[in-house]
Amino acid sequence: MSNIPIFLSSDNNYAPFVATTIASICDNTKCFCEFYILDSGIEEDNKDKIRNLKNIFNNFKIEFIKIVPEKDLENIEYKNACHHVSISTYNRFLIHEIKPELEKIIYLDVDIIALGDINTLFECRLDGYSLGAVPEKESNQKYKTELDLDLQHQYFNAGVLLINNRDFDSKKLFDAERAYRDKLKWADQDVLNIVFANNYKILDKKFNFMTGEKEQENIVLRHFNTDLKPWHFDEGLKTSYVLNLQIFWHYAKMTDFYDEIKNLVKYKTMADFNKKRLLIIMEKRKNA
Ligand SMILES: [Mn+2]
Repeated sequence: MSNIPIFLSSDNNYAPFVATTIASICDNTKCFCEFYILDSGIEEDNKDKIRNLKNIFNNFKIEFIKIVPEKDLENIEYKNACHHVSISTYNRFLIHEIKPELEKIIYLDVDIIALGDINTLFECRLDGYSLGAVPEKESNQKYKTELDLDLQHQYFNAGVLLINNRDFDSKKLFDAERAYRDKLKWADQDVLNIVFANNYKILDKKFNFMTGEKEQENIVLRHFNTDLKPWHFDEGLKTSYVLNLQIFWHYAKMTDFYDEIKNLVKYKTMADFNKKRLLIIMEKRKNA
């Protein structure tokens, strides 16, 4: 059994979720995981809190790789269009430059919790493709034209990527970002779709199970991909809007960030949430 290299990307605000993601992965695999954290400013005491997961799990190691966006990502112009996307998501364009010796790697967003063995993803064959990813449920055909994407291309979600690192050329990615900068709606996810259009292996949706999908049994990675994040909902709540809330809180509780994460809760009751939803719907109608 080989080690599994897993890249995560985070600034200081997302440090608690780096910990929840790592805890859930280690708890569900017998493999040894090498975590490489593309670090845009995680504070030392938060790094220690993440490392403290060593007290619970012995099947992982962590390397923090400092990224200075103003320097390492100097060409990226951050657009506010994607309100819950942080510039640190672009860190992943540097993976090949940072670790050229790694051949096959996994990249994960940190709004992801493992429910199954990550090794089942790592063992997927790429069959000559540069990338493995899961298509999004709805893809906007008109938008694909704006990005010069072939209409046959199935727009994929970039929260879970199985990467053939030899093909993950940083320059190609930065060049595409520059060429399409004014048209991007979903930041680096659009760039990845442009660069790897019609050149990716479609993976089963159990490897990137997104919000809004019908509940299923064999989920390996649960991606809380919308702006309804599990940490916004009290751990006691049950809602069909955000499935698998309890499992997120189960892992949050294992980390040294538990109290901090509890402070992020916006909805203590479903009535709080429904009130908020109504406001959003009314706002949308007004703007329509
Ligand atoms: Mn995400």
